[in-house]
Amino acid sequence: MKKSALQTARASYQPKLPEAIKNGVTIVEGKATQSVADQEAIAKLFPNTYGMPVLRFEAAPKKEYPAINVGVILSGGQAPGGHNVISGLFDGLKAMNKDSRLFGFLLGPGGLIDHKYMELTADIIDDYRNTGGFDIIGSGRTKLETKEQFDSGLEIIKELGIKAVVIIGGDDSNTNACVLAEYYKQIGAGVQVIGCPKTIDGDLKNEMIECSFGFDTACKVYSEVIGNIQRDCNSAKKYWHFIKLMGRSASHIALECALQTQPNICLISEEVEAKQMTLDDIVNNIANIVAARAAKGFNFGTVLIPEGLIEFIPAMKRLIAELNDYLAENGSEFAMIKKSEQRNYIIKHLSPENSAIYASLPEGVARQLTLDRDPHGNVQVSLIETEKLLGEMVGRRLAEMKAEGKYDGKFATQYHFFGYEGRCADPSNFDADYCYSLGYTASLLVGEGRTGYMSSVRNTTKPASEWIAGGVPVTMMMNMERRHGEMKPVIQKALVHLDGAPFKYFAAHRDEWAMNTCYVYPGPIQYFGPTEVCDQPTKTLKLEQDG
Ligand code: FBP
Repeated sequence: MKKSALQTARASYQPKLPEAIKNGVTIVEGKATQSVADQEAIAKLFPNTYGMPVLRFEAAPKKEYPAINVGVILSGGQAPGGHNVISGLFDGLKAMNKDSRLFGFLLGPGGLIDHKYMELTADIIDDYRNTGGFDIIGSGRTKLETKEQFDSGLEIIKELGIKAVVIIGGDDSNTNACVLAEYYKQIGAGVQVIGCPKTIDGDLKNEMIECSFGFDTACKVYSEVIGNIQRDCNSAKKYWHFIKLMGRSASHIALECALQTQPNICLISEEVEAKQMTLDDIVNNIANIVAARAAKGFNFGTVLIPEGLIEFIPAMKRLIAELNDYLAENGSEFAMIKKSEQRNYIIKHLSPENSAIYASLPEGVARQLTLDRDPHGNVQVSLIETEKLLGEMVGRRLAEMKAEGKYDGKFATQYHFFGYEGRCADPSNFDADYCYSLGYTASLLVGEGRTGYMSSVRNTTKPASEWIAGGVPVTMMMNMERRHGEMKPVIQKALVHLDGAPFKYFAAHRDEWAMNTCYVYPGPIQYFGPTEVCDQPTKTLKLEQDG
């Protein structure tokens, strides 16, 4: 691999660890836990892994651990820092016993099922320390959910003498990790399963998981380019930029980028849902701000749009829910219909209310809602061009306002989508340290014989030496949700809380940001330099933890 100058310099960065886990550890167990909701149903589905205590590691004299073999899987979308989770896991295992070995399953959970793997040796790990991407072993979205898959995985696990599997993934992948942990425990396979919280979306968080890794770096990358666009916009003063930001469901990324860059408008899907807003309400709000800025002579601005917006507009949400159920039952019949007929077929088969909404959607958006779902059944919102849909609708509304004498300005648009370019950036110092600590903590959970736990590192707005490392039972984060037309146990997604400090801060400032030009230009992530430039966590985390 030909390395860039930054990659070479960055390879020697030694990620920081919590003081408590640097040498020997002992486990402090908390009280028995409960799932966040649907306790009876979840307890019944996870008789062997439900109710376990929260764990915290404390420093203790070093002890002996036997040599073990461990498998690791990267699951789902890329997030900066995955390589550091693996290097932390590797270093932790070697620190416990230098003869322990780490195997990486290739291209996601599919590698375990299909027996595709490679041994991760020190040379390989060294090449990937502090780098972005998941290319060390690749990732994939195969859903690990059937008994046949679990049994097939067990064959290779036995063949390689693996004692534990660490699954690095988002809410769905960690849910499946827990189902796997439960199954292996139930059949007495003697294989532990540990999860690590990954996703740039930032929606895998709760009391015990302060943030998912990758959110910090991805938001910093997007904020850098949003800042650059704002400076361009404020220089030429002739465009409205509609910028869609990744984050399948929750609007954490859009909100964090707004806190970092102070755009003129930022939509928050959770607020749209709470206020029962229609697409027209959203369009009117944007058009009114465009008109008010034009009246001040500002025919330019920025609008941040979370990619999941469409699913949060109540009428659209009802439509998508009916489509999900309908396609789950009639998917094979639907697949036989000619492409050109599919739209009419759907219009005929939906309830009158949803059918009318579906029929009113532009062709591309309508097609996306019925076609490609990811293996977890999610609509692939990244592929829906919401930014163009909104920009065009705002343009039409402004034309009407002009005719009514309510608007006198110029409206020229530019469209952007920032998503994939942020998922594989070299991890920020925060993500480099956080991920390494998560991986190291996972190795300790393995060493201590635990299963059905997620690696947890807290107190993250403080210096890394004060971080608290431990494990949280995955069942504690679960509730029952409707998926593919059936009720399933899943980790509860953390959406933006409208009464939380990050949203409140945004809401208190957005009117000023809309009417005046208050842009902030964060610039690129810095890896070397003063702490206040290089080591800051996200504004979301700071507002949530420190108020
Ligand atoms: P994960 O939840 O697996 O981390 O993926 C999140 C994400 O990056 C979303 O923000 C986005 O909607 C989706 O992945 C895109 O998926 P794909 O990479 O399959 O196009």
